[in-house]
Amino acid sequence: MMGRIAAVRAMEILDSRGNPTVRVFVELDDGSVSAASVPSGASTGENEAIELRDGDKKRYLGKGVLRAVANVNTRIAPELIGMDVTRQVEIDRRLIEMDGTGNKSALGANSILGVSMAVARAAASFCRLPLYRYLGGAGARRIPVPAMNIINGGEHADNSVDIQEFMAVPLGAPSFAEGLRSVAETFHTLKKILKSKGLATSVGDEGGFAPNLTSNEAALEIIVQAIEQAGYRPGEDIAIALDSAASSFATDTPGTYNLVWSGAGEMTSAEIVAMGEKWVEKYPIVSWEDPLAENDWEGFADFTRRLGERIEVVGDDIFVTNTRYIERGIRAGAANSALIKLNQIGTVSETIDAVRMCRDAGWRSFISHRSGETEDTFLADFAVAMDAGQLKTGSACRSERIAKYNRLLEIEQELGDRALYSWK
Ligand code: 2PG
Ligand code: MG
Repeated sequence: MMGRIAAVRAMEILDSRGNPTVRVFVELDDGSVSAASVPSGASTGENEAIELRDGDKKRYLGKGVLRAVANVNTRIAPELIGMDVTRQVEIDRRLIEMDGTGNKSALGANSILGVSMAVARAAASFCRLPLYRYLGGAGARRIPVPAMNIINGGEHADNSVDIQEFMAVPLGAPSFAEGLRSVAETFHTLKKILKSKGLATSVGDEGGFAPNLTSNEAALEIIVQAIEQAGYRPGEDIAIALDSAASSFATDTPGTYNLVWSGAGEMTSAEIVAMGEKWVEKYPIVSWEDPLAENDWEGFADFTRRLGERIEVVGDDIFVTNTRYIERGIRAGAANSALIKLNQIGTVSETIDAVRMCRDAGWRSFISHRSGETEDTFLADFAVAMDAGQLKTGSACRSERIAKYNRLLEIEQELGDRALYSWK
């Protein structure tokens, strides 16, 4: 028996920022229906696949996605009807060919990815397998260590912090559930500390707090304090991961930056690298994403030469989950890990290709949500399937983030003592 695609349809829904996004339904000839929803970024890399937005200012300030929805309903659907839903690579290839551009700008990466994800989910359900096992095979059993975002800055918050994400990483925990508990407790303890200092406890797009601190380093100090006060050992039980998202404070002159939010002012790549060395010496940092801007390949390579033996150096905007850029990064020694976001490249199979390229090169891959998310938990299953060992999906609040954590708790429970949990 074959699971043939009987219908594909899309609709416009809202993401966690209240902006429109695409949800796609795939129906099989056995009558089963599966759905998937597409996330959306704010600090996007310039080489990311293109999200199609209507640009009609009368609807959602131009951010409507009715054209992307129409592309699914009228152009993609007829092409896929009758296809075997388990042929993910073939279906994704068909979508890429239909689009015909290098960056999915014709049909829109939002319409293409919605279809690609819904196809994967429909195939898993047709095979009566959980999504993580369908995509990852019988050996898929590593639950990722969560990098929980606890302080937001940069383009994700309206505060005085330049670094976009400060994350707590429970690398010393015996299981995902215990790890999650320890960083959630740290998050709540941090809230108490912020309150006691008269600082704001409102949250940014990914649910981390967004206080006005006196400097970027003050965020690291307060996090170490929160880890300790929550009863954990910084660096042993819980470490810190950062995402500078440095493209968002790069100037037009290559290799120079302007840290506007904190008022720290102009810095060169070399100064940023030196700051990195100082912080890694002083704080329990284990992973650092986008310490330099997307076009600063030399800065990245310098940073990796100096710190790559000690910490994970992750490229996000510089690689945009695209094997073309990851390959260049591997040759240049620009990092030792790539951030993996499905909607940066636009299909499930190309995302898997990016993870495979990292693995083959001895790099890590760091699975990631977007700052605009939905309640879809695809990402949780995907992270287990990819055996990546790490995932960032926001803080201990905001249900679009918690949904992924809850799904991982479910998977861990389902796997029982077969579940693996370790910081590689
Ligand atoms: C990032 C992401 C996710 P955005 O920079 O890594 O945290 O943010 O989705 O806004 O690109
Ligand atoms: Mg990033």
